Amino acid sequence: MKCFLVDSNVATSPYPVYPLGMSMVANALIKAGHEVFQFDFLQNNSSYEKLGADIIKEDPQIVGISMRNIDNVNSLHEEKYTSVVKSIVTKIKSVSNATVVLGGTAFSILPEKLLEEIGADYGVVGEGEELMVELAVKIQAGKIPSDKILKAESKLKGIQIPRAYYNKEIMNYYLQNGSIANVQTKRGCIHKCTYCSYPYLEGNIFRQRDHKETIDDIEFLINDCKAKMIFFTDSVFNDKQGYYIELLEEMVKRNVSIPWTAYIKPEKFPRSVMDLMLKTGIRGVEIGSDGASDESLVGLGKSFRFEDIIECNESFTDKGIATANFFMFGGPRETKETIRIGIDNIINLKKTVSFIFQGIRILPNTILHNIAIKQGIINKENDLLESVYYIAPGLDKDWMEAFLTDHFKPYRHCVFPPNALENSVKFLHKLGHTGLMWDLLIPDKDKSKNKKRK
Ligand code: B12
Repeated sequence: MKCFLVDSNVATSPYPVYPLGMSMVANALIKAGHEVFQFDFLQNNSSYEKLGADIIKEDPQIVGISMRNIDNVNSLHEEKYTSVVKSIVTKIKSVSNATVVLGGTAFSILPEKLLEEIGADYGVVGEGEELMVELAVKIQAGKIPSDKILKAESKLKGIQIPRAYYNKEIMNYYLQNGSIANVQTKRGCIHKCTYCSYPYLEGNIFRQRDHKETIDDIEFLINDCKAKMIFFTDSVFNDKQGYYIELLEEMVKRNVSIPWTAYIKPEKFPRSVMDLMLKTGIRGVEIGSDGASDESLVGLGKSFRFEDIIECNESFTDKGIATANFFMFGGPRETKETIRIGIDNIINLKKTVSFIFQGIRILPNTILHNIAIKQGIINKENDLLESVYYIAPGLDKDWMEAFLTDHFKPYRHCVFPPNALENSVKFLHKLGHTGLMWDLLIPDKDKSKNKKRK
């Protein structure tokens, strides 16, 4: 059967992100014997005409649309993305009778509301590999499912997660536009951070892919796509079970090394693990610190404290590995006092760059959602399509913004609001610069260490 997949993501900050979800669904469909055409909206200059023309040319029976972001979760400079998807569906419907299916993280977070709003035929919640194949089979057989929203009863086992079907032309576009090529090594998250939807999206246990296949993906990106750097997209790269260590060991055995980055949960790494990271090419890490004081870390449901963040940060910076820390102010248990403590903590965090958010986008199926209802910040009926940012009771949004702006202004390595550097980064991408980019802001970074490793 002819399947047409569209990635609808038009977000370009911090850089445009290659449509990894679409490429995994594509592979599942191909493996099941279907013919697949992948269309990336951004690569096609966000042109509805080109989309319409390609749909007419390919004449698919089913069109799957990947929706990645609802919005940019930045309360001080918000961008919303769902109306683009609505226009994409309208365009497709105007030229084709194909069944239109929505999927992806944005869709999975708000399925009922988005299906109603966007007007597609079906929507798939969560991982799309099995359900999209099942749907294609049913449609081909003329057995139209009555349920419009499909959700798998069980998740794929790690080894069933397919390789990505990276499309070289699309990847080339992304690499030319400042992107870092992406690889997923496992799915799931075991942590219980109050604000976070990762366990809902990917399940609450870690399911690691076959390491061999993951490394095949990495080799494909290095050899066939000429990727210069890789982002491991896992919710948390350093899982307690140590799957990531096995992966790095396998990479060393296969002699695969490329500059890489990943999301790290604060911990102090043993020397042996740090050595593995260095041997495989680690270039920088994004530390999911989130809370800037011990009190706010408790409120965010974190199992570590600020001294663990300092220790983790140091274990990387001591080796010349760049670090970025992400913080959110205004979460549960935040007060004026914890804000003051948090600002000092962030400013004094050494050799790192910190990105600072104000307020936390409330998402359904999170603990924060229940807290916000209990505290009367939102009512139960609020569908959350329109963003609401959680700010702890007793804190004034404008006071907080002014206070944070004032205190972080003198420090180049404390970026508030988090998009403050967007234009400069876009300019550097235009000049052909790629890679982390945020590492340029790290104060007294020992660049010689990094140079030696190149
Ligand atoms: C890694 C990551 C990043 C990295 C990406 C690095 C890189 N080079 O790839 C970075 C740091 C750059 C990033 C940035 C942002 N991110 Co981000 N990111 C993620 C994360 C952790 C993983 C995404 C990923 O690659 N997953 C792996 C792929 C394989 O999975 P997938 O896309 O979900 O696809 C599966 C299913 O969704 C489904 N599916 C996908 N498409 C389709 C299509 C069809 C038809 C079907 C049936 C199914 C289907 O099947 C796929 C395979 O199972 C997710 C959270 C998460 N755990 O999912 C957030 C997440 C996607 N990000 C999010 C956001 C908001 C952003 C930013 C806007 C934030 C910001 N202010 O910087 C930017 C936007 C960047 C951009 N240009 O789009 C949100 C989006 C939802 C929302 N709140 O709007 C998420 C869900 C986090 C969250 N809970 O808030 N991000």
